[in-house]
Amino acid sequence: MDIAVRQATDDEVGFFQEHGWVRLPGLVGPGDVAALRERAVAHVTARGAAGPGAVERGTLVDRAFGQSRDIGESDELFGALALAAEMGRNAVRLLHGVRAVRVQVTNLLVKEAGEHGATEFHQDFPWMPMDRSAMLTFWLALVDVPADMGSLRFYSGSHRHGLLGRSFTRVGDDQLSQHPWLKELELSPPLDLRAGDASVHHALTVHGAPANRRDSPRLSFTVTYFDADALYTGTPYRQTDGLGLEVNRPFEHPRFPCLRP
Ligand SMILES: O=C(O)CCC(=O)C(=O)O
Repeated sequence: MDIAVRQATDDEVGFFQEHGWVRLPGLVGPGDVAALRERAVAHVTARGAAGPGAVERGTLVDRAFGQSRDIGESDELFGALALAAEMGRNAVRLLHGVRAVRVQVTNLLVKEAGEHGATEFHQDFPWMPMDRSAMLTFWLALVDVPADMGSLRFYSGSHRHGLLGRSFTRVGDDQLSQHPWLKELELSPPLDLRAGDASVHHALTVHGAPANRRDSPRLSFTVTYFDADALYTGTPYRQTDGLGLEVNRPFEHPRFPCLRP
């Protein structure tokens, strides 16, 4: 099962390195993205509605979007995309200076209209048990995602400011509340994405998304890659706890498949 993925251009790679994010139009072609969308809709339908009040009762992340973590392990088509050689090559080129990458996680994200709120501005890396921050996420639109459906926004260049702390631990800990100076950085323009377009962000880039103001769900697939040479720090993290990883050793485990260009 193959998914065709296009190569990022040198300009796109340069833009990512400067800004910490980039838009990749048509990363996946219309036929493949239609097949992925069909899987996503079937998965979301089978999972069923969360029920009245469930979103409000959930964690701060649950209030922003629904997740099906590790969808690539249970669905071969999403798995094939995460493991596509061109995805690995793109991740290696975008991250710059890494020899190979491992998949950290795949995820199917749903932001329901009128149900989920905005995704507060945050960095991804502060939770991670890796000893280095070379990590990025491809966020692939599975449906057309006009800006007011909740495509991501990024603070350009924020990836150069190091670790800014965790968000989603309590109300009011979004990055702008913690670091008002971030407003001095340029905010990326609202992105109107077509199905098959992706945005990519570095794990240190501050990003968020508005609520979905349309009348259908925002459906997207994400895959996060990190430097294959990163060492496990032992920081408690639900995904890695109990896997038997050794502190100060690479993530050599089937949960973190390695892609070498
Ligand atoms: O889709 C969203 O609203 C947020 C996703 C996100 O923060 C991420 O993929 O890192």
